[in-house]
Amino acid sequence: MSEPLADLSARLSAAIDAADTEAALDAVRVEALGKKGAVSALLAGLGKMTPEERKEQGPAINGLKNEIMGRIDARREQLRAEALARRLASETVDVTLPLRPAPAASGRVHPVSQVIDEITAIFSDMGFSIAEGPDIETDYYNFTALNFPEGHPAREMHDTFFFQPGPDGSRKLLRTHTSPVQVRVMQQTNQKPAAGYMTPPQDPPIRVVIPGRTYRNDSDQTHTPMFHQVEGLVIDKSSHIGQLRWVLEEFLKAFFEVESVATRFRPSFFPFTEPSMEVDVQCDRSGNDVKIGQGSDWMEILGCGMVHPNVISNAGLDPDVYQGFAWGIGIDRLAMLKYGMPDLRAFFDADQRWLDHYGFRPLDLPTLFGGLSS
Ligand code: 2NM
Repeated sequence: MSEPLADLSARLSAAIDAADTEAALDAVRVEALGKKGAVSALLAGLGKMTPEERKEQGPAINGLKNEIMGRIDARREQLRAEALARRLASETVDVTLPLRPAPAASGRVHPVSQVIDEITAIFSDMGFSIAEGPDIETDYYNFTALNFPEGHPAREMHDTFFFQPGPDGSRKLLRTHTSPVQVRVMQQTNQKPAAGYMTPPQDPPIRVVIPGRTYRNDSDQTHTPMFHQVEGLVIDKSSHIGQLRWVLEEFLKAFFEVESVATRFRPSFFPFTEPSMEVDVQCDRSGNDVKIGQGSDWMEILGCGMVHPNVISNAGLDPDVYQGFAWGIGIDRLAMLKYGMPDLRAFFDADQRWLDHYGFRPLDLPTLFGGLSS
Protein backbone atom coordinates (compact mmCIF):
# COMPACT_ATOMS: atom_id res chain seq x y z
CA MET A 1 0.00 0.00 0.00
CA SER A 2 1.43 3.32 -0.91
CA GLU A 3 1.88 6.09 1.61
CA PRO A 4 -1.15 8.40 2.05
CA LEU A 5 -0.67 11.74 0.23
CA ALA A 6 -0.97 13.69 3.46
CA ASP A 7 1.89 11.70 5.03
CA LEU A 8 4.10 12.09 1.94
CA SER A 9 3.39 15.83 1.96
CA ALA A 10 4.31 16.11 5.63
CA ARG A 11 7.48 14.04 5.20
CA LEU A 12 8.71 16.06 2.19
CA SER A 13 7.81 19.37 3.85
CA ALA A 14 9.85 18.39 6.92
CA ALA A 15 12.81 17.42 4.68
CA ILE A 16 12.53 20.76 2.85
CA ASP A 17 12.54 22.69 6.13
CA ALA A 18 15.50 20.64 7.40
CA ALA A 19 17.63 21.27 4.28
CA ASP A 20 20.14 23.92 5.38
CA THR A 21 22.05 24.29 2.13
CA GLU A 22 21.01 24.65 -1.48
CA ALA A 23 22.72 21.32 -2.22
CA ALA A 24 20.71 19.54 0.50
CA LEU A 25 17.54 21.17 -0.79
CA ASP A 26 18.28 19.97 -4.30
CA ALA A 27 18.66 16.40 -2.98
CA VAL A 28 15.13 16.64 -1.54
CA ARG A 29 13.87 17.97 -4.88
CA VAL A 30 15.36 14.96 -6.72
CA GLU A 31 13.89 12.61 -4.09
CA ALA A 32 10.42 14.10 -4.66
CA LEU A 33 10.29 15.32 -8.25
CA GLY A 34 13.22 13.66 -10.03
CA LYS A 35 12.76 10.81 -12.51
CA LYS A 36 12.60 8.23 -9.70
CA GLY A 37 11.09 10.63 -7.19
CA ALA A 38 8.11 9.75 -4.97
CA VAL A 39 5.77 12.35 -6.50
CA SER A 40 6.87 11.45 -10.03
CA ALA A 41 6.04 7.79 -9.30
CA LEU A 42 2.54 8.80 -8.20
CA LEU A 43 2.06 10.85 -11.37
CA ALA A 44 3.22 7.88 -13.47
CA GLY A 45 0.66 5.70 -11.66
CA LEU A 46 -2.24 7.88 -12.90
CA GLY A 47 -2.11 6.09 -16.28
CA LYS A 48 -2.98 2.75 -14.73
CA MET A 49 -6.05 4.06 -12.86
CA THR A 50 -9.65 3.83 -13.84
CA PRO A 51 -11.10 7.12 -15.15
CA GLU A 52 -12.99 7.58 -11.86
CA GLU A 53 -9.89 7.04 -9.73
CA ARG A 54 -7.93 9.36 -12.00
CA LYS A 55 -10.55 12.07 -11.73
CA GLU A 56 -10.18 12.03 -7.95
CA GLN A 57 -6.41 11.29 -7.62
CA GLY A 58 -5.18 13.47 -10.54
CA PRO A 59 -5.93 16.87 -8.97
CA ALA A 60 -4.73 15.62 -5.57
CA ILE A 61 -1.34 14.37 -6.85
CA ASN A 62 -0.81 17.44 -9.08
CA GLY A 63 -1.76 19.58 -6.15
CA LEU A 64 0.88 17.84 -4.04
CA LYS A 65 3.47 18.32 -6.81
CA ASN A 66 2.71 22.05 -7.03
CA GLU A 67 2.73 22.38 -3.27
CA ILE A 68 6.17 20.70 -2.99
CA MET A 69 7.60 22.77 -5.87
CA GLY A 70 6.35 25.90 -4.19
CA ARG A 71 7.86 24.93 -0.85
CA ILE A 72 11.21 24.12 -2.47
CA ASP A 73 11.30 27.49 -4.28
CA ALA A 74 10.41 29.33 -1.09
CA ARG A 75 13.03 27.46 0.91
CA ARG A 76 15.66 28.19 -1.80
CA GLU A 77 14.88 31.89 -1.62
CA GLN A 78 15.14 31.75 2.14
CA LEU A 79 18.54 29.95 2.04
CA ARG A 80 19.88 32.52 -0.46
CA ALA A 81 18.72 35.41 1.65
CA GLU A 82 20.34 33.86 4.74
CA ALA A 83 23.63 33.28 2.87
CA LEU A 84 23.61 36.87 1.63
CA ALA A 85 22.93 38.16 5.13
CA ARG A 86 25.81 36.09 6.54
CA ARG A 87 28.17 37.39 3.81
CA LEU A 88 27.15 40.98 4.37
CA ALA A 89 27.72 40.56 8.10
CA SER A 90 31.18 39.03 7.61
CA GLU A 91 32.32 41.53 4.96
CA THR A 92 31.42 44.73 6.71
CA VAL A 93 33.97 47.50 6.28
CA ASP A 94 34.86 49.57 9.31
CA VAL A 95 35.19 52.96 7.66
CA THR A 96 36.70 54.39 10.83
CA LEU A 97 39.85 52.22 10.46
CA PRO A 98 42.98 54.06 9.21
CA LEU A 99 43.83 53.53 5.51
CA ARG A 100 46.63 51.12 4.69
CA PRO A 101 49.44 53.26 3.22
CA ALA A 102 49.87 53.14 -0.58
CA PRO A 103 53.08 51.55 -1.96
CA ALA A 104 54.44 55.00 -2.79
CA ALA A 105 54.13 55.90 0.89
CA SER A 106 55.54 52.71 2.42
CA GLY A 107 58.25 51.84 -0.16
CA ARG A 108 61.75 53.14 0.46
CA VAL A 109 64.61 54.24 -1.81
CA HIS A 110 67.94 52.63 -0.91
CA PRO A 111 70.53 55.15 0.39
CA VAL A 112 72.88 54.22 -2.49
CA SER A 113 70.15 55.08 -5.03
CA GLN A 114 69.40 58.27 -3.10
CA VAL A 115 73.07 59.31 -3.14
CA ILE A 116 73.36 58.53 -6.88
CA ASP A 117 70.29 60.73 -7.47
CA GLU A 118 71.84 63.51 -5.37
CA ILE A 119 75.20 63.28 -7.19
CA THR A 120 73.59 63.31 -10.64
CA ALA A 121 71.38 66.28 -9.63
CA ILE A 122 74.47 68.25 -8.58
CA PHE A 123 76.50 67.48 -11.70
CA SER A 124 73.52 67.96 -14.05
CA ASP A 125 73.17 71.43 -12.58
CA MET A 126 76.83 72.08 -13.47
CA GLY A 127 76.16 71.07 -17.10
CA PHE A 128 77.36 67.45 -16.99
CA SER A 129 75.68 64.56 -18.82
CA ILE A 130 75.13 61.19 -17.16
CA ALA A 131 76.49 58.10 -18.94
CA GLU A 132 76.29 54.38 -18.28
CA GLY A 133 78.08 51.33 -19.63
CA PRO A 134 78.24 47.55 -19.24
CA ASP A 135 79.19 45.86 -15.95
CA ILE A 136 80.81 43.02 -17.94
CA GLU A 137 83.83 44.47 -19.71
CA THR A 138 86.74 43.43 -21.85
CA ASP A 139 90.30 43.52 -20.57
CA TYR A 140 90.91 46.20 -23.18
CA TYR A 141 88.39 48.74 -21.85
CA ASN A 142 88.99 47.98 -18.17
CA PHE A 143 92.80 48.04 -18.31
CA THR A 144 94.65 48.38 -21.61
CA ALA A 145 92.87 51.48 -22.94
CA LEU A 146 93.33 53.05 -19.49
CA ASN A 147 97.12 52.80 -19.76
CA PHE A 148 97.58 49.76 -17.50
CA PRO A 149 100.56 48.10 -19.23
CA GLU A 150 100.40 44.33 -19.80
CA GLY A 151 101.77 42.62 -16.67
CA HIS A 152 101.68 45.83 -14.64
CA PRO A 153 101.20 45.20 -10.88
CA ALA A 154 98.22 47.60 -10.82
CA ARG A 155 96.24 44.97 -12.74
CA GLU A 156 96.70 42.49 -9.88
CA MET A 157 95.93 45.17 -7.31
CA HIS A 158 92.40 45.41 -8.68
CA ASP A 159 91.45 41.87 -7.48
CA THR A 160 89.58 41.35 -10.71
CA PHE A 161 86.76 38.83 -11.16
CA PHE A 162 87.46 37.13 -14.51
CA PHE A 163 85.08 35.00 -16.56
CA GLN A 164 86.14 31.74 -18.23
CA PRO A 165 88.12 32.51 -21.41
CA GLY A 166 86.14 32.44 -24.68
CA PRO A 167 87.06 30.34 -27.79
CA ASP A 168 89.62 32.98 -28.80
CA GLY A 169 91.28 32.81 -25.35
CA SER A 170 90.15 36.30 -24.28
CA ARG A 171 88.64 36.67 -20.81
CA LYS A 172 85.81 39.05 -20.02
CA LEU A 173 85.71 40.53 -16.52
CA LEU A 174 83.49 42.43 -14.10
CA ARG A 175 84.62 46.03 -14.37
CA THR A 176 86.82 47.06 -11.43
CA HIS A 177 85.98 50.76 -11.90
CA THR A 178 83.62 52.80 -14.08
CA SER A 179 86.54 54.30 -16.07
CA PRO A 180 85.93 52.03 -19.11
CA VAL A 181 82.75 54.05 -19.68
CA GLN A 182 84.85 57.23 -19.93
CA VAL A 183 86.83 55.58 -22.72
CA ARG A 184 83.58 54.57 -24.44
CA VAL A 185 82.23 58.13 -24.14
CA MET A 186 85.39 59.62 -25.66
CA GLN A 187 85.32 57.02 -28.45
CA GLN A 188 81.75 57.91 -29.31
CA THR A 189 82.76 61.36 -30.45
CA ASN A 190 80.98 61.77 -33.81
CA GLN A 191 79.44 58.29 -33.49
CA LYS A 192 76.06 56.77 -32.75
CA PRO A 193 75.49 55.53 -29.19
CA ALA A 194 76.05 51.82 -28.54
CA ALA A 195 72.73 49.97 -28.48
CA GLY A 196 71.16 49.67 -25.07
CA TYR A 197 73.13 52.24 -23.12
CA MET A 198 72.17 55.77 -22.23
CA THR A 199 75.43 57.20 -23.46
CA PRO A 200 74.78 60.20 -25.66
CA PRO A 201 77.47 60.85 -28.27
CA GLN A 202 79.24 64.13 -27.68
CA ASP A 203 82.05 66.06 -29.25
CA PRO A 204 84.47 67.79 -26.92
CA PRO A 205 83.94 69.62 -24.69
CA ILE A 206 82.98 66.42 -22.87
CA ARG A 207 81.47 66.84 -19.43
CA VAL A 208 80.15 63.56 -18.13
CA VAL A 209 79.61 61.67 -14.88
CA ILE A 210 79.26 57.91 -14.71
CA PRO A 211 77.67 56.28 -11.66
CA GLY A 212 77.53 52.52 -11.46
CA ARG A 213 78.34 49.16 -9.95
CA THR A 214 81.95 48.02 -9.77
CA TYR A 215 83.45 44.73 -8.59
CA ARG A 216 86.60 43.60 -6.82
CA ASN A 217 87.35 40.33 -5.06
CA ASP A 218 87.69 41.91 -1.65
CA SER A 219 85.42 41.50 1.38
CA ASP A 220 85.87 42.78 4.94
CA GLN A 221 84.54 45.48 7.32
CA THR A 222 85.04 48.23 4.75
CA HIS A 223 84.91 46.37 1.41
CA THR A 224 82.13 44.51 -0.38
CA PRO A 225 82.79 42.55 -3.60
CA MET A 226 80.26 44.77 -5.37
CA PHE A 227 80.41 48.47 -4.65
CA HIS A 228 79.42 51.73 -6.33
CA GLN A 229 81.53 54.42 -7.90
CA VAL A 230 80.88 57.68 -9.59
CA GLU A 231 83.55 58.95 -11.93
CA GLY A 232 83.66 62.23 -13.78
CA LEU A 233 85.43 63.34 -16.93
CA VAL A 234 86.00 66.72 -18.52
CA ILE A 235 87.78 66.97 -21.89
CA ASP A 236 88.40 70.22 -23.74
CA LYS A 237 91.27 72.08 -25.37
CA SER A 238 92.37 73.91 -22.25
CA SER A 239 90.90 72.06 -19.24
CA HIS A 240 93.14 72.39 -16.21
CA ILE A 241 93.65 71.43 -12.58
CA GLY A 242 92.20 74.71 -11.32
CA GLN A 243 88.86 73.76 -12.88
CA LEU A 244 89.18 70.25 -11.43
CA ARG A 245 89.59 71.68 -7.96
CA TRP A 246 86.63 74.06 -8.41
CA VAL A 247 84.34 71.29 -9.68
CA LEU A 248 85.25 68.97 -6.81
CA GLU A 249 84.85 71.61 -4.11
CA GLU A 250 81.50 72.75 -5.53
CA PHE A 251 80.41 69.14 -5.56
CA LEU A 252 81.53 68.47 -1.98
CA LYS A 253 79.76 71.61 -0.67
CA ALA A 254 76.54 70.77 -2.49
CA PHE A 255 76.63 67.09 -1.51
CA PHE A 256 77.36 67.61 2.19
CA GLU A 257 75.06 70.66 2.22
CA VAL A 258 77.65 72.93 3.85
CA GLU A 259 78.76 76.52 3.15
CA SER A 260 82.44 75.75 2.69
CA VAL A 261 84.92 72.85 2.56
CA ALA A 262 88.66 72.92 2.63
CA THR A 263 90.44 70.30 0.51
CA ARG A 264 94.01 69.04 0.40
CA PHE A 265 95.44 67.59 -2.81
CA ARG A 266 98.25 65.06 -2.29
CA PRO A 267 100.35 63.54 -5.08
CA SER A 268 99.46 59.94 -5.88
CA PHE A 269 99.62 57.44 -8.72
CA PHE A 270 97.01 56.05 -11.11
CA PRO A 271 97.97 54.62 -14.50
CA PHE A 272 95.28 56.68 -16.28
CA THR A 273 96.16 60.12 -14.94
CA GLU A 274 99.32 62.25 -14.84
CA PRO A 275 99.66 63.99 -12.50
CA SER A 276 97.49 61.96 -10.13
CA MET A 277 96.18 63.19 -6.79
CA GLU A 278 94.31 62.00 -3.74
CA VAL A 279 91.97 64.52 -2.20
CA ASP A 280 91.41 64.90 1.53
CA VAL A 281 88.42 66.80 2.81
CA GLN A 282 88.30 68.87 5.99
CA CYS A 283 86.38 67.16 8.78
CA ASP A 284 85.66 67.04 12.48
CA ARG A 285 85.91 63.65 14.18
CA SER A 286 85.51 64.86 17.77
CA GLY A 287 81.86 63.80 18.06
CA ASN A 288 80.20 60.45 17.46
CA ASP A 289 80.07 60.87 13.68
CA VAL A 290 82.33 62.60 11.20
CA LYS A 291 81.31 66.14 10.20
CA ILE A 292 82.48 67.34 6.78
CA GLY A 293 83.32 71.01 6.17
CA GLN A 294 84.35 71.91 9.71
CA GLY A 295 87.08 71.04 12.18
CA SER A 296 90.81 70.58 11.67
CA ASP A 297 91.04 66.91 10.70
CA TRP A 298 91.39 65.45 7.18
CA MET A 299 89.83 62.44 5.52
CA GLU A 300 90.73 60.95 2.14
CA ILE A 301 87.64 61.03 -0.03
CA LEU A 302 88.51 60.68 -3.71
CA GLY A 303 91.15 60.28 -6.40
CA CYS A 304 91.66 62.44 -9.47
CA GLY A 305 94.12 63.74 -12.01
CA MET A 306 94.78 65.00 -15.50
CA VAL A 307 93.85 62.30 -18.02
CA HIS A 308 97.00 60.60 -19.33
CA PRO A 309 97.71 61.47 -23.01
CA ASN A 310 97.87 57.71 -23.76
CA VAL A 311 94.25 57.34 -22.58
CA ILE A 312 93.14 60.26 -24.74
CA SER A 313 94.78 58.78 -27.84
CA ASN A 314 93.59 55.23 -27.02
CA ALA A 315 90.07 56.69 -27.02
CA GLY A 316 90.56 58.15 -30.48
CA LEU A 317 91.15 61.82 -29.61
CA ASP A 318 94.28 63.80 -30.40
CA PRO A 319 96.23 64.41 -27.16
CA ASP A 320 97.97 67.37 -28.79
CA VAL A 321 94.58 69.05 -29.19
CA TYR A 322 92.59 67.76 -26.20
CA GLN A 323 93.35 67.45 -22.52
CA GLY A 324 91.18 66.98 -19.49
CA PHE A 325 90.68 65.83 -15.95
CA ALA A 326 88.90 62.93 -14.29
CA TRP A 327 88.05 61.77 -10.79
CA GLY A 328 86.57 58.81 -9.00
CA ILE A 329 84.60 58.58 -5.73
CA GLY A 330 83.16 55.64 -3.80
CA ILE A 331 79.40 56.13 -3.51
CA ASP A 332 78.84 53.68 -0.65
CA ARG A 333 81.31 55.50 1.59
CA LEU A 334 79.79 58.88 0.66
CA ALA A 335 76.40 57.49 1.73
CA MET A 336 77.83 56.20 5.04
CA LEU A 337 79.44 59.58 5.75
CA LYS A 338 76.39 61.68 4.91
CA TYR A 339 73.72 59.50 6.49
CA GLY A 340 75.64 58.04 9.42
CA MET A 341 75.30 54.36 8.57
CA PRO A 342 78.02 52.54 10.50
CA ASP A 343 78.31 49.20 8.69
CA LEU A 344 78.87 48.91 4.95
CA ARG A 345 77.85 45.24 4.83
CA ALA A 346 74.27 46.06 5.93
CA PHE A 347 73.90 47.96 2.62
CA PHE A 348 73.52 44.74 0.68
CA ASP A 349 71.69 42.52 3.19
CA ALA A 350 68.22 43.39 1.80
CA ASP A 351 66.95 43.71 5.40
CA GLN A 352 63.54 45.40 5.33
CA ARG A 353 64.04 46.89 8.83
CA TRP A 354 67.33 48.49 7.76
CA LEU A 355 65.67 49.93 4.66
CA ASP A 356 62.69 51.20 6.67
CA HIS A 357 65.15 53.00 8.94
CA TYR A 358 67.72 54.36 6.47
CA GLY A 359 65.69 54.46 3.23
CA PHE A 360 64.21 57.55 1.58
CA ARG A 361 60.66 58.40 0.59
CA PRO A 362 60.25 57.65 -3.12
CA LEU A 363 58.41 60.82 -4.07
CA ASP A 364 60.90 63.20 -2.41
CA LEU A 365 63.27 63.48 -5.36
CA PRO A 366 66.57 65.21 -4.61
CA THR A 367 66.90 68.55 -6.41
CA LEU A 368 69.14 71.52 -5.77
CA PHE A 369 66.17 73.90 -5.53
CA GLY A 370 63.99 71.62 -3.37
CA GLY A 371 66.80 70.36 -1.14
CA LEU A 372 68.94 67.30 -1.77
CA SER A 373 68.03 65.32 1.33
CA SER A 374 65.10 67.34 2.75
C1 2NM B 1 89.96 57.80 -10.29
C2 2NM B 1 91.04 58.58 -9.96
C3 2NM B 1 91.66 59.32 -10.98
C4 2NM B 1 89.67 58.31 -13.93
C5 2NM B 1 90.39 58.52 -15.09
C6 2NM B 1 89.54 58.23 -16.11
C7 2NM B 1 89.81 58.29 -17.56
F1 2NM B 1 89.10 57.34 -18.18
F2 2NM B 1 89.43 59.43 -18.04
F3 2NM B 1 91.08 58.10 -17.78
N1 2NM B 1 88.40 57.87 -15.60
N2 2NM B 1 88.47 57.93 -14.25
C8 2NM B 1 90.12 58.44 -12.57
C9 2NM B 1 91.19 59.24 -12.27
C10 2NM B 1 89.50 57.71 -11.57
O1 2NM B 1 89.27 57.03 -9.35
C11 2NM B 1 89.75 56.97 -8.05
